[in-house]
Amino acid sequence: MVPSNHAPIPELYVSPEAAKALKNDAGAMPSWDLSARQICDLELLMNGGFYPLKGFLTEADYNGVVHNMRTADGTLWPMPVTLDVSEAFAEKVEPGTDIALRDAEGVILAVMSVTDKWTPNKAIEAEKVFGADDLAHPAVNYLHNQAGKVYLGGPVKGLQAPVHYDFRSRRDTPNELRAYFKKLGWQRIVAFQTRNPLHRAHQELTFRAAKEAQANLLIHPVVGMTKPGDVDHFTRVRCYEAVLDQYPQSTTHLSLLNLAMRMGGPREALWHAIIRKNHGLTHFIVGRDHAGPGKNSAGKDFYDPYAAQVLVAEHQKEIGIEMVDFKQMVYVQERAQYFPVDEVPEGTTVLDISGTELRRRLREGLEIPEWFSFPEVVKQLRRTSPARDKQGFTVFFTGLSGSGKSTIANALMVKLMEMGGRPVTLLDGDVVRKHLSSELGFSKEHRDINIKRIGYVASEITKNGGIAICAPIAPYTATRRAVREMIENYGAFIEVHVATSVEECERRDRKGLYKLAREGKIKEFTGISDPYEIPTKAELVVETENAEVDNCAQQVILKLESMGLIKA
Ligand code: PPS
Repeated sequence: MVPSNHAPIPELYVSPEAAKALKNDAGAMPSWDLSARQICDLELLMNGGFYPLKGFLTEADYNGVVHNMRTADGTLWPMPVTLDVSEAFAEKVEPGTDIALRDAEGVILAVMSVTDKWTPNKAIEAEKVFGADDLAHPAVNYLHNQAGKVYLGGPVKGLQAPVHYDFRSRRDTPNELRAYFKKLGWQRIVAFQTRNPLHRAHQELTFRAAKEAQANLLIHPVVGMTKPGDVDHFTRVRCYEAVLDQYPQSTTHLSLLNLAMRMGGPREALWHAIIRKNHGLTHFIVGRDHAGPGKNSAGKDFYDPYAAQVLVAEHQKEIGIEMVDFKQMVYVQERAQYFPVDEVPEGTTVLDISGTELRRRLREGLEIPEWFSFPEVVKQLRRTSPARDKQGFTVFFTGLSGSGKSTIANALMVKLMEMGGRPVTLLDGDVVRKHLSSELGFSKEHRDINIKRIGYVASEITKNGGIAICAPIAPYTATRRAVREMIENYGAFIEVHVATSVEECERRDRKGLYKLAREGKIKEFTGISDPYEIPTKAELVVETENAEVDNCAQQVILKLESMGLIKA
């Protein structure tokens, strides 16, 4: 049973003395450096946000959660909270081993007593938990391409909470929130979960929800991990703070939740409801397409937009939280007012601006009407989303050795420098291998490291408003995709496939390497004795066989112009 909303909820932290002793012992334990997502999960495990879990899921609990949304003892728990590790680390650990869990700086946050170690079937996990084993789903992509191959399970002893340097006064543990509600005498409190800036439609929805539930309002945005491409949490929190003035101070509170979302739609909504119950909430708003991941690889929605409401409705009694469900809110012009889409008065004009349209307007520096958002929110968004022709971006050439990547990339660099405005950096394959990756060879592992280094540098350049031009071979689709994701957090990623055939590259053989590869003197040579996975989603494909370099570079310039990234 979850304690009532004014009583404390159990945490997994040990006493300061026990923490000191454990920290001493931890020096001799195998040490796992937690990923960003695992740090979020651990924080909520330790502070009671994931009550009644006592640690990362064991194999039996995991199987129950994946197949029936319940741990082995029958507790409702819809989302796997697992400690995925590399095979190399797993080899060092057996059930019975205690391991130290550390943050990115090496600080010990917790000790886990490993009881279970197993290799999960990730395809089944994807199918059951997220509804499809489709890499277009961010959590499925994470599962296959980022998460380690082996899972460890077992109870956790908390030593200290992860440190946050930003917005400290806005972050509350479940017990801090419970104590706050108790102090103010708030009995009924409705939570609004969000990963987006708040606009007028959200304000209207939250007002209505609070009224309907006769409750106080907790704006409870996620600041841990959200959908790749979302507005960063720094900007969002500044937006929330700006909107807070619009709410009655005596009935509304803003608190940040360090959750790592999975974008799991209905199951995630249920999980959110459980987490809110643990934070002392009595009511929870579920709107349209709650925690929706967008379209699948066939261009269709992963989940029905109201499936989350159906699933939460089924389980709200068991969780002990009441759902306040809402249809999408739209603006009715004649009334100058927001209405749920199914209550729009007949014969009136409905106005709406989708997320995509909003991003377009921000990108192109177009007007965002007052009926849609608050001027202060728009100002904050414009500060971090300058018009597209002022943002950083990366042009990523990929193709066989000798395909012409470097030559086209050089021509492009010079053309962009001639235009001026933003700094341009060329990360050419050969040059990178001389400076950044001089110790690497051409195995799959080394090529992946090489490309990820290039991606990291390009993402930093993009983040800081520059233009990065990369020209490696980059033969693997998954690695190119990982780089794309890294960069798209900050700006546009334009993949250009220089599609010169291997026959033509070999005929040209400008460096004489194909000859050596044929003679077996160079091993693992791309296109000859090593694979090249042809891009299927490149923004641009350039053929070099009957075209001048100048013309190829011009095709890229035209593409950049059509995307609004440069102005002629
Ligand atoms: S990768 O796969 O993206 O890491 O390769 P990259 O760093 O772009 O390779 C840069 C240049 O290395 C030369 N070279 C080889 N290429 C492919 N396979 C093997 N085994 C190999 N050995 C050396 C090759 O000239 C690449 O140059 P480019 O610029 O592509 O012509």
